[in-house]
Amino acid sequence: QQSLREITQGLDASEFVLFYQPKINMQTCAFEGAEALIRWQHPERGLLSPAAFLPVTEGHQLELRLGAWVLRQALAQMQAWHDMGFDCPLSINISAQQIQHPEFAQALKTLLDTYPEVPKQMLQLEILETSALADIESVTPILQQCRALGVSLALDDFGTGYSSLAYLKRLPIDCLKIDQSFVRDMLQDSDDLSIIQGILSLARAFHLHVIAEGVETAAHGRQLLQLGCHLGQGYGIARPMPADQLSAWVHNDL
Ligand code: G
Ligand code: G
Ligand code: MN
Ligand code: NA
Repeated sequence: QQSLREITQGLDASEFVLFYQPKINMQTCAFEGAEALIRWQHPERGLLSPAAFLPVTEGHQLELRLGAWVLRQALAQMQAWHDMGFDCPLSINISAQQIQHPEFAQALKTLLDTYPEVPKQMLQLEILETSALADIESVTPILQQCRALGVSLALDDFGTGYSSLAYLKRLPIDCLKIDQSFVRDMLQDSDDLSIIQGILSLARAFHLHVIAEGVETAAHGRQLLQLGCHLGQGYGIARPMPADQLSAWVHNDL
């Protein structure tokens, strides 16, 4: 793991990049959007995954700095794609400290105003179920402010945070992302299959979209479709890839 100082230097040296992982409708194979995932192109250690640096930043100012960089970079990329005639729905992971920050929605608004041509409804914020629940009284109004700006909200790693139904009813969200641990084992583990069925029923009851992450094989895709889950993301569909490869993937592969 890298130190706070090394990460700061990497950020100052513009060594961070966003990769993009496609989301598709598994029934029609239509491209539905992508998730931005941060990577560190380290000059000596190669391409580093978030596990090598995100946990180090947790609770520090640097977590907010990196988060702000991700948002700015993602919007700049959406603008670049827009200029190419490719309006790409994009979701971005927002950390607990970011979403709990009282100024978050205002900062987001300022950034969105910088990119007036980017359709706001194409931006989705992925909030960890656990970080929304940790401080629900203060996070709910922030989520409402974000939604009022026109962006959509997804609860990430859903199923791992024990949302009570009462909380789920109050949270102003659009989409549940089924945690990949349930998807990975759903073909062998009937408990995980039941959890997925439960999440799909919840989504129907609350009129929420739902997407399965960690779709690694065609068999996972088929099972999910059979259960009524149409949206999927995972290595079996495509791995996270650089921005230029995503537009090529969307235009060639489908
Ligand atoms: O990309 P990868 O699967 O290695 O991501 C590992 C973890 O890091 C996941 O939990 C993912 O949500 C998180 N992550 C990836 N990119 C970002 C980011 O830009 N911001 C935040 N807060 N988390 C991210
Ligand atoms: O927590 P979040 O959903 O944001 O994490 C996404 C992470 O999951 C990224 O690190 C991404 O690289 C990884 N990922 C995406 N698809 C798959 C998959 O099919 N299998 C596994 N094991 N990881 C995946
Ligand atoms: Mn995510
Ligand atoms: Na997730």
